[in-house]
Amino acid sequence: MSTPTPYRFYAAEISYFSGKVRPMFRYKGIPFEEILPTPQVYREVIIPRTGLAFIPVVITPDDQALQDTSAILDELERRFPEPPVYPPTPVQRVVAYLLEVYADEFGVLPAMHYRWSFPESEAKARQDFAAANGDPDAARAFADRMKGMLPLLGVCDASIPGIEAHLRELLDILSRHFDAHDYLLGSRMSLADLALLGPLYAHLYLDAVPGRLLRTTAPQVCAWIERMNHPTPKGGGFVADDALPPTLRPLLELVGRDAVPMLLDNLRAFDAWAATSPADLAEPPRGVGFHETSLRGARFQRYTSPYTLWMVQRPRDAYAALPAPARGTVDRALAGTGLEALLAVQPRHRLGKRHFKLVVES
Ligand SMILES: N[C@@H](CCC(=O)N[C@@H](CS)C(=O)NCC(=O)O)C(=O)O
Repeated sequence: MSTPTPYRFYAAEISYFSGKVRPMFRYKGIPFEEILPTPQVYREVIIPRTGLAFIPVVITPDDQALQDTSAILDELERRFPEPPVYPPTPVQRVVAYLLEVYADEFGVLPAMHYRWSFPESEAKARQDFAAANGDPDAARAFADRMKGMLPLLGVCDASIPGIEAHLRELLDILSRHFDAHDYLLGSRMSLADLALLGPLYAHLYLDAVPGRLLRTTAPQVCAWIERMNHPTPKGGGFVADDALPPTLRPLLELVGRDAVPMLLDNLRAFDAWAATSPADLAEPPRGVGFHETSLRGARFQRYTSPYTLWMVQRPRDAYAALPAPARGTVDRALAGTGLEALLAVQPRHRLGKRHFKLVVES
């Protein structure tokens, strides 16, 4: 019997977004090989195939390049539908997409803060980068660039107390939840677990200072991280009858309180930028200026990311695709969490992707 051609997964252990995709291959039993992103790999594969210098990238056995973890997971779910990790029922499905937005867009604040604001974490991360990259000079330049992102992301003196309080609360909420459930939506991993694993594993579990915090204060979260990375093939299911576990409600409220206002500020700032009809509106760059936002009463600036709109479109699309009675059920499940605001907002533009780049579709 011939061995199937594996999917090639260009990724690194300490990469946030690689951590989001890896369990998908393992859980679904998809044959894959993981390839380190050395400078040669960037030069010969990642940049020529995607035009970007992001990881992870997947090259399929039929030689298609997939870039962006949301697009990668969508395509793997389409090609390997069983067992599903995208919940088929309305409430759980929309919640999974909403938590994906939270993990991808807000999770970077604690993840980057705990990696780069503490000398012990920074030293270890720089050593880990050099080990994964194999080229100390290239690794140093990459680390410098990543550390330089902190002020753009809004990690600064004003926001740090809120970021740290948010993480402590998140760990408490997840610890209570994982006392009762193996995964966020029951006993099967979902898109929401995958997305949350990015910050929690690749940064907060592997980095020195938060790694200690997790191991000493949140052993149940550590056990979930290990479970995610070593999934039992095909085990378990989502909670019956499209219910949300009661222990998930505090997580939805935490996201609604801390992350949603920041996401909405970004969407408003993107609309305001677009209204000035800039020359690069058709293909917006990665950042389009700065806006003011707040976390737990502290006000600070962040860069305005068009990509945030693309991410927020995902739960909105999942919600809009539902028949009216199912939308009503979702509304009732989310009422009072603060998350409903992300479904209610009416962005002026819609973003799509062409050749891996964001484009304004309308
Ligand atoms: N939205 C992208 C983000 C990918 C991403 O930011 N990857 C990081 C590593 S975890 C990276 O390559 N960053 C390079 C950079 O920011 O220039 C995805 O979901 O794939």
